[in-house]
Amino acid sequence: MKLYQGMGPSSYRVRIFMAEKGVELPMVEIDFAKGEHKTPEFLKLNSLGQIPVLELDDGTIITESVAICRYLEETHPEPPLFGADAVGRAKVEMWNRRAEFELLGTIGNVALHSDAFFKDRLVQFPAFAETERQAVPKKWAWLDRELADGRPYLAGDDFSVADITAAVCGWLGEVFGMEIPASLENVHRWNERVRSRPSWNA
Ligand SMILES: N[C@@H](CCC(=O)N[C@@H](CS)C(=O)NCC(=O)O)C(=O)O
Repeated sequence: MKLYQGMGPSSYRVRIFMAEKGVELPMVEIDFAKGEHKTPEFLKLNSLGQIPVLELDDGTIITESVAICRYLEETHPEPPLFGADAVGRAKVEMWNRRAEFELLGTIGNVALHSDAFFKDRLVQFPAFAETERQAVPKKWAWLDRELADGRPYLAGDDFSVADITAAVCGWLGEVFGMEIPASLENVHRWNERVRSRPSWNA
């Protein structure tokens, strides 16, 4: 089994998830600068030319960071990072989707529509990037209001994949000059809690 990965939020999500589980895998580093994600050989692994990609020993290919995390959850159930019971699993799903749609989607659009790296991938609309950039602090403010109830993690008392998704969004925002507003104390407390876990350095 090996993980093709490299720079970027999707690979980081899987690596943090693995660190939380104590899972170690052989890694193949994919270098965007060299275009290694768009070679004919790599496109056979992932037709979208994206990382991460998990290749199982029998040759099965799993793409999509959440799908890879779900596979690792099944094969390494402890500690549960997708929830431990019916309500827990629903809450983690809810918050992981909210983190993806509200945070990753918005911050990702800024990157996609403003960074030269993506210029051949889509038609870029700089004005759209700008409106999305202006929306980002409002997304964090929404999360701050949610966390005002004092829960330690997005889905409740337990750390989950949803925290990984949202915290990686904080990192991505920083890369593109969109720090979490200093006034949002609840989000900052949560962010520090996540970043102080050893898995963050993965
Ligand atoms: N939904 C996918 C997104 C994968 C993705 O966009 N990966 C980025 C790096 S974070 C990538 O490979 N980008 C290169 C490209 O799209 O050309 C996932 O969660 O795995």
